[in-house]
Amino acid sequence: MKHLFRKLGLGMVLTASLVTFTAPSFAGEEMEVGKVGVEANIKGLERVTQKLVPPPAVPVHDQVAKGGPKIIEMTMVIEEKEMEIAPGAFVQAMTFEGTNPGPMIIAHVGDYVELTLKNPKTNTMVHNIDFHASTGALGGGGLTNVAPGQEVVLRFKADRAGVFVYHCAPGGVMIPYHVVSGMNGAIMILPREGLKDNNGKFVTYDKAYYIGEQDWYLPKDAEGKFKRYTAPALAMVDTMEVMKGLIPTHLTFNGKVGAITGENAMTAKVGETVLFLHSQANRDTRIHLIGGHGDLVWTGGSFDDVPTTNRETWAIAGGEAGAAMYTFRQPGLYAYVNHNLIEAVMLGAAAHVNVEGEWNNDLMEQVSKPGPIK
Ligand SMILES: [Cu+2]
Repeated sequence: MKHLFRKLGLGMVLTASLVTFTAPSFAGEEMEVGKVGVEANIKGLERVTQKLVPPPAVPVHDQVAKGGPKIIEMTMVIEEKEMEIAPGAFVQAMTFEGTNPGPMIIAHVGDYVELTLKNPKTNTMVHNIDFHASTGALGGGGLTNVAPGQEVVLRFKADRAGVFVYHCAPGGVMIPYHVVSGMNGAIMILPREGLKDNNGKFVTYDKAYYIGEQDWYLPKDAEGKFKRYTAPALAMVDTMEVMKGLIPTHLTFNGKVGAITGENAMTAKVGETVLFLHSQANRDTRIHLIGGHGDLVWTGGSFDDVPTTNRETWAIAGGEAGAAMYTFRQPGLYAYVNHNLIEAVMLGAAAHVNVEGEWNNDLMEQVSKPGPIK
């Protein structure tokens, strides 16, 4: 933890007050890799660069892999920044690439993901990355600790299909603190031959959206107003007190209450198939598309599992990502929500999908308008 205070010069007083929160540490120290028994099997593989984009967009990608396995290179810059997550509610957020969630990464099984992780000098904290999709060294967390001013390169093999969370895990209480300060995202690893439905038939989607659900724990002052801080380390003690109660003050889909509504709503046309990718790095949730369904749902996120069908609501456990595919059949406004409706409506866990097209009276019709009881 010593690096944390080097930049801020906060000294021993704050350090001592954090000791009460210290849990058994993991992922905090750089790990030694043991004797290499198997060399990386990457000779002659083509290198490609993936351009990461702010969610809910996902990177341009092939659903069915073209050619053999590749090394997919990308860079993520860690950005500590103040974010307004609801009107008047500010957090000292920690982010991958400046967004919450961090950008979706997409690969195919057999590809190698090669990430350059940069922690600019302007940051104040040590950060790293734990990929749930990867194998070994605490998900890479033990090999990627970077202090402000450092960068590191990690390569791992995408050896299993599914949607998986990644998050910062710099050790001890910094793990939950960084995760609930926004430092998480997801990677989708597609089967090389593409996705299959419940009957084993290949299916494709017309578009994909990535929704990252985030629980936030904002301290309040004596008057009940949300407090505002000037650095993540200065917000930490108060925030930890709220975190220990396990009740978030805000739940957002993509970093701000209402981020994916109105002009920024997701869009689709009648007849289009949309793949919704959803992650929650810390807390259980349950997703529901009001007015629609999950035609095919990979609840646990594994694309090797047979998807379930006709789902009304699907669970995403804390620390997990999932995928749901739906072909829109009616136009109009759909709400995509966490179906704890208190969390959706009162805390913010809701998004919108605007769907264009022609209404189908065969599926639904208002037979008579509301009027006086006869
Ligand atoms: Cu971090």
